[in-house]
Amino acid sequence: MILQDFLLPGLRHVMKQSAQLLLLALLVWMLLLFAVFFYFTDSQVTQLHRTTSIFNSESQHSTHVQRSSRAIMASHNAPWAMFAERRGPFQRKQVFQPPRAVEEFQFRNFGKRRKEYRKNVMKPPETEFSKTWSVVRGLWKGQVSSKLLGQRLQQAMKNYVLSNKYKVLYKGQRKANNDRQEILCQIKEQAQLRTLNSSEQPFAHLGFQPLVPPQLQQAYRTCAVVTSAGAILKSSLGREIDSHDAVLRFNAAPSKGYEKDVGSKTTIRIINSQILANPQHRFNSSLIYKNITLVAWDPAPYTIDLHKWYQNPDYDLFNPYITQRKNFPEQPFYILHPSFIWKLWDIVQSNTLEDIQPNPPSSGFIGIVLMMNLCEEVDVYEYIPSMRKTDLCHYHEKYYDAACTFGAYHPLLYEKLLVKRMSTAFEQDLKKKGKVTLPGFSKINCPL
Ligand code: NCC
Repeated sequence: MILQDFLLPGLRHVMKQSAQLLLLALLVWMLLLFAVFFYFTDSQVTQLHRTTSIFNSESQHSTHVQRSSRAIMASHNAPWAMFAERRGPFQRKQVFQPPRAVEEFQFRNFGKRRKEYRKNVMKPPETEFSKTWSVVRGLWKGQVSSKLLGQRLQQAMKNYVLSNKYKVLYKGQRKANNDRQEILCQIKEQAQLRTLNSSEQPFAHLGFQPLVPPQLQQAYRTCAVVTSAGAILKSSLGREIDSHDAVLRFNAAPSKGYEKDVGSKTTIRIINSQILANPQHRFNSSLIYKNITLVAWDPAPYTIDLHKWYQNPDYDLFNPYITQRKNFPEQPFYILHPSFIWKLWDIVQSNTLEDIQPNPPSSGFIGIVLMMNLCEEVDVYEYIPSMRKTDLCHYHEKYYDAACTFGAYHPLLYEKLLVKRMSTAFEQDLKKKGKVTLPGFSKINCPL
C-alpha cells in the first residue's frame, strides 16, 4: 500500500528528473562542442579571406600566407632547407620550388598551433610591404639595390649566393654605368639565340637527330611578352596585347578567362622543366600547350657540361620532350641551349656591382631576350611592376609572395633593372600599363 501510494510515484518522479537533467547536460555538452568547432573553422576561413582582401586593396601591410601546396619562395626559416632534396614521383629535386616553409606547416596545423600561426604568418614579414614600393620606384627610375628589399628576401638572396648550386664562377667585368646603347650592343652581340643542337654529344649518340628541329628562326615585326604577374589583373590590356604580331606567354599561365587583361593570342610559350615533369600541369593533354611554338628550358651546370645535364637535369624534361616530339612531330618544340641561359646570367651580372643570385635568370628574362632575337620591337607587360603592383604572385591563382616579383631564387631584381635600362619606356606607360618597349636585335645598330 505504502509502496504503491508513496514510494513508486516518488521514485518515478526522481527518475524523470534525473533523466531530464542528463538530457540537459548532454545538450549543453553538444552545444559546447559545436561552439568550439565553429570557432576554429570559421576563424580559419576568416583568416584566408582577410589575407586575400588585404592584398587586393593594397592599402594595408601585406601578409604572407601559403594557401596551396605551392611553396613560399623565400622564408625566414627556409634558407638552407631551400636546397634540400624532395623525393616524389616527378620532383627529383627542389630547385625552382623550395620546400614548404615553416609557416605552411603551421597553417595546416591550425588547431594545434593557432597562436604561432597568428604570430608568425599573419604578421607581415618586417616592413616588407612598404619597402617594396621603394624598390618599384627604384625600378621606374632605373636605379635599385637589393638593400631596399625586406630582410627576408635579402637573406634568401644571400643564402643562394653562398650555396652556389650550379658552381657559377664569374670572372667577367662588373660595370653598373653602361648606357642604354652599350647594354643593347652587349646583349645583341652576346645573347644570340641558341637552341639544343642534335649534333652535340650526348644528344647525337642518343639519337636526338630526327627529334630536334633546326634553330628557331622566326621573324616578327611587333611582339608582346606577357608576364604572369598578379598585377596585370584589372589592366584591360588584352586588346593591346593581341594587336601584336606575336605573343609570348609563360609556363602554365592561361589566357582563357583572363582575355580582357592578358589577351587571347599565344604564339610562343616558354616552359621551364617543371611544366614537363610535374603531372599537375598535364603537359601531355592540356590545350594550353597545343598549336603553338613551345620552348623548354632547364638549368645545366654553369660549366655547360651537357653529359652531366642530361644525366641529372633539375627536372626530367628529356623524356617528356621525346614523347611529345614523337606524338606531335608537326609542333615546333625547342629546348634552349644551357649556354644561352648562362650567357644571359653573365650579362645581368656584368651590369651589376652586387653579387646576383648564381641561379639561372627567370623565364621572363629568357623570354624577353628570345623575343629580341625574333622581333623588330618587343613590348613587355608587367615585368617592371606598374602602379597595380601587388604581392599576388600570378594573375591566375591566389598565392601571395613578393619573391615572385622581386626574386629569391632567380636574380629577378637585377634582370628587371637591366630591362628598364635597355628600354625606352615612357614613365606613364611604365606606371599605368607596366609596359616597357625594347628594340629587337635587327633594329640595334652597333659599332663594328
Ligand atoms: O612564376 P612564373 O616563373 O611562371 O612567371 C613567369 C615569369 O613572369 C615574371 N613574373 C611572374 C610573377 C610576378 N609576380 N612577377 C613577374 O615578373 C617572371 O619573369 C617569371 O619568370 C619561371 O621563371 O619559370 C617561374 O616559374 C615558376 C613555376 O615553376 C612555374 O610557374 C610553373 O609552376 C617558379 N615558381 C616556383 O617554382 C614556385 C618561379 O620561381 C619562376
